[in-house]
Amino acid sequence: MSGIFITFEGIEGCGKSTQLDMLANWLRANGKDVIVTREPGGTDLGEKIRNLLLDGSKSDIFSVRAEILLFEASRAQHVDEKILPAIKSGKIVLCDRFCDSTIVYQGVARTMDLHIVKFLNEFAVSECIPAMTIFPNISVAEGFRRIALEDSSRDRIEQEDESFFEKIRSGYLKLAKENTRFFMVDGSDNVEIIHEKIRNEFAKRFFKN
Ligand code: Z5A
Repeated sequence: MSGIFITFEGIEGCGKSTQLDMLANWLRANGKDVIVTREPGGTDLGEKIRNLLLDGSKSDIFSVRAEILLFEASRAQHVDEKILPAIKSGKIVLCDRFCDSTIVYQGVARTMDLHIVKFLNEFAVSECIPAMTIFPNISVAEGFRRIALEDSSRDRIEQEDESFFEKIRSGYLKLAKENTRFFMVDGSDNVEIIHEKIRNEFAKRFFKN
């Protein structure tokens, strides 16, 4: 039996991690075997790469090429070690960020050639393509407002300015328009309402009988 691979994408603060946990709880309550993971990270090696990539004190050490190769290295390890084996053994894998993050952050916002970004994504993911991508859409101002309410310091990428995140949001809106695997939901709604919409869409796409 083959499992299901679901990704969550969006600008920071959009609520994707909250919704990922809620979907995981609902699926587990319905007897499903679920793995929750994230990018960058998800494996020992990936978490080491994550620490390097997001370290807020290292804001000027990465070239754009070095940055994208580190995201892709984390992804290749993640796919080989964790995601593909889980899918092959019939599990549902919920992943916080995946390839689309690289398209919008490194491709659209950092303006790296999109052909190269797509080629590197394909190389890293092999046959591991998400069956559905859940995208809570909020304004950049709302994302900033939510992050400001949190106590934690801002990581290296979160230190970018508002225009950077406007590019990210436009990039996601374009991807959502072009790819039927995307499910865009209004992320400014109440968390329970968003969860219900995601649950219903998930059931419609995967629990047909
Ligand atoms: N990155 C990249 O550049 N290239 C790549 O290929 C990959 C990643 C894979 C990872 O950051 C960074 O790496 C990310 C992109 C880059 N940088 N940025 N920006 P991360 O994993 O540390 O964090 P994040 O993914 O950006 O998001 P986040 O901070 O974890 O936020 P979130 O997942 O979108 O939202 P949340 O944690 O569920 O909620 C945020 C807050 O809002 C929290 O206080 C909630 O209680 C609140 N919330 C959630 N939903 C609601 C609603 N509906 N109403 C009101 N408040 C809400």
